[in-house]
Amino acid sequence: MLSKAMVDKLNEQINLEFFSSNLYLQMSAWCEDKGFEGAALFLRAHADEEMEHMRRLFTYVSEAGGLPMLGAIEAPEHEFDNLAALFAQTYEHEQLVTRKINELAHAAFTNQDYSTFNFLQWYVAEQHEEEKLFKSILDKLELVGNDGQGLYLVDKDLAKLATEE
Ligand code: OFO
Repeated sequence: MLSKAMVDKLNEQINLEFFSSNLYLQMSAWCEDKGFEGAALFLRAHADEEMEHMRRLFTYVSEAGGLPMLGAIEAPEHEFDNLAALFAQTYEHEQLVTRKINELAHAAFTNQDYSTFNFLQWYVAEQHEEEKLFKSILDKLELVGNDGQGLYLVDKDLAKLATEE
């Protein structure tokens, strides 16, 4: 049985995953608007992944006897300076999510809630992948800078990544 404190923390994470999904979906609209179709596809696919992260937590809380509770979700930003700035923000956001997952895992462990600690290991591994993925995209974008042809190619790559997600 989950403790009340753990349920509260897991519910916070449910909301953060919702926010991640909304952030990436909103970012996809900016990309679409600027003609970065590959980036738009990638971010849309990633928004769906974030909903899966949310659902997995929701199911766990529910199955472990807690009450999943959705709270108010802050509106994400919708204006970005350029594609690199947008992806710099995704990378920063993933780092924040990693910190939050680590805090959760720490809380579960110190409270001897080994079931939740075990459940969270999937997220620990996932965050490693997420950071790696967003960092690699950001690196490419920083490399091409404002070069139109370079941006075109990175955008094409992102379209390919979207289908692999
Ligand atoms: Fe992008 O990993 Fe969930 O939030």
